Amino acid sequence: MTRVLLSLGGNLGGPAAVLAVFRKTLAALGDAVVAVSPVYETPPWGDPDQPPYRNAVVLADRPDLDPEAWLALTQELENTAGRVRDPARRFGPRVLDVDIIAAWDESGEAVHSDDERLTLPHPRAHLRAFVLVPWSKIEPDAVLPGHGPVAGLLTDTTLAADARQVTPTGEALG
Ligand code: A4P
Ligand code: MG
Repeated sequence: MTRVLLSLGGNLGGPAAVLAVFRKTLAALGDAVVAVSPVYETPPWGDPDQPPYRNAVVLADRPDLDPEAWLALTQELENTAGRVRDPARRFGPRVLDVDIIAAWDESGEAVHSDDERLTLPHPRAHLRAFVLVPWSKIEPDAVLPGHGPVAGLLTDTTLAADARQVTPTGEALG
């Protein structure tokens, strides 16, 4: 069994379209879904010249998927949503981004990988209030492997300031 924490993000086509894509993505994950965070509106990170994002996180379990298979599945979900990659804009707008923030094996041990194709935990997760705020909402005692308790990370001055701009929209996914 591999448990993963997935981050969903998107900002193309307007909030209603992104929400519809998030809902379809959750439906495609089906019984694998363990918990879903609220939906948040968040300022764009890394590339300011784009609309605000919708972000959420999903805790999911699939007995038959190792982390590589999870990556294949999440990329398929992005492609189904019509994701087009613009190599010139690394952090640019997208209809759906599904990142694997962290993965745990059947004994609950965190998976570590330095592979560029699949880096675990996600190399930028500890810098992102749009991941840590929703995660702490569904798992208040969550620990980001290699970085410590999520609630502790959110007390960092920069992250705390970013967290204040992570705004619940009231839209439900689950
Ligand atoms: N890859 C390596 N490790 C992982 C992992 N743990 N999970 C590889 C997923 N993919 C991983 O990703 C590029 C490559 O990373 C993949 O080929 C995969 O093998 P991508 O999804 O093709 O491209 P990307 O999403 O543009 O790159 P990346 O690095 O995932 O972008 P980021 O860092 O996720 O930035 N602002 C707000 N507010 N909310 C957002 O959700 N998202 C981004 C995207 C920028 N700003 C944002 C948000
Ligand atoms: Mg990505």
